[in-house]
Amino acid sequence: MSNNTLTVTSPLLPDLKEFYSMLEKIWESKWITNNGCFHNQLERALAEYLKVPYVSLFTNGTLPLITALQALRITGEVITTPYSFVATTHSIWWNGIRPVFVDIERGTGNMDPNKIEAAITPQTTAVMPVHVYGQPCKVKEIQDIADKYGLKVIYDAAHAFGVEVDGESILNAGDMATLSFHATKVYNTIEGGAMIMHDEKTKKRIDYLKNFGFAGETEVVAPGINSKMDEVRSAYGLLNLKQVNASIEARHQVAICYREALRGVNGIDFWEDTPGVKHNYSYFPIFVKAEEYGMSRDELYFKMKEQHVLGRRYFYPLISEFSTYRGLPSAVKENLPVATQMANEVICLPMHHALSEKDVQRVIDCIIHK
Ligand code: T4K
Repeated sequence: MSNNTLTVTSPLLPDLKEFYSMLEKIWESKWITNNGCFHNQLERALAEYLKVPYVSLFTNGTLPLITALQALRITGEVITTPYSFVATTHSIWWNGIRPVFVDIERGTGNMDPNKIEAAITPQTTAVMPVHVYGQPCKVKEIQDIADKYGLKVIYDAAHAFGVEVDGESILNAGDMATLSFHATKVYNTIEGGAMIMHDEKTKKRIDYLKNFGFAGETEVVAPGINSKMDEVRSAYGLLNLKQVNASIEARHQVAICYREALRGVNGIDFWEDTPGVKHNYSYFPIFVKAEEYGMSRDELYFKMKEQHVLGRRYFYPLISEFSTYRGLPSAVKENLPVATQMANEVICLPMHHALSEKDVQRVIDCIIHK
């Protein structure tokens, strides 16, 4: 990679000196994982920051999805979106459940609530929507359908760290929500993730499940997994939490610059902020309308690449197009016209806290000067 390469993201890193001093404490205590002091401190700090009642930390954002399905004893079929990272559908598959894809809405990239009812069968037990790019799903409409048919709702909120609607965390929607703290996310613990739940009883059960099902030294209450966050990454997470607001604000400024520059460009669509929503600016997707723009999405993508501007085509191909899933009846293109179109038009532009004005201008120039 050349020195002047602009990548789609860059991790928020804690101050090294502060991190060393946290590491010294861990070394002194010799307690390096299994509900350590920094782990517990981070769970409390995140619950407060995110305005949610309970947080359970995990080693990544995939295992809380798998564990949520286990905890709620989901079986049969789960309705989900094809417009996401593969981990969403993989978590369903790993539980021996059949994923059923429904189409998305043009305005948010999220599961279209109007498409859910037609996909429900006697085997359906849950819905797994994604707040893609941190755009809030239509949670009330989804909950109304779930209540009507007695379905559970698990939100893959991997992108939705800190997102609020009218002052309330979007993470409180549904039966459970999960987060990813991967290096590429707005808030990272290198690898990491979390589950959000509403009550203490569920939190306790999840804490058992992420520790092999142990409920004490000699008792195993369920066939759990090992997905505990260690002390080193918890300490790192505590430090990153102190600077995440500044990082989100820096991303906001990048979004403002992109929008100002691209508003007049024919054939380049993007989303504005939604009134009442506190966004986290985790991604900046643009949608290339080839005919109006005069160049296809892939032509622009590779032209940017030649100039060392590495956007990403998140989420192309659709999950439903991967060999594992394309044989499913719900995976056919005719069932997913909006998702298919968006996946063929999207480029996520470089978006992170460390982009300079010059960097942002380089991205804009790539798009404006064809
Ligand atoms: N649900 C959803 C909706 C998700 O998007 C994800 C993950 C999950 C669930 C599962 O959560 P985790 O189990 O991963 O916690 C990335 C991430 O690996 C993945 O976490 C993320 N979604 C997905 C959307 O993107 P890649 O393959 O695109 O990452 P990679 O390695 O190409 O990195 C992208 C760019 O980031 C690089 O060009 C440069 C920069 N980067 C990356 C890393 C890893 C750095 O500057 N430093 C780094 O250390 O998948």
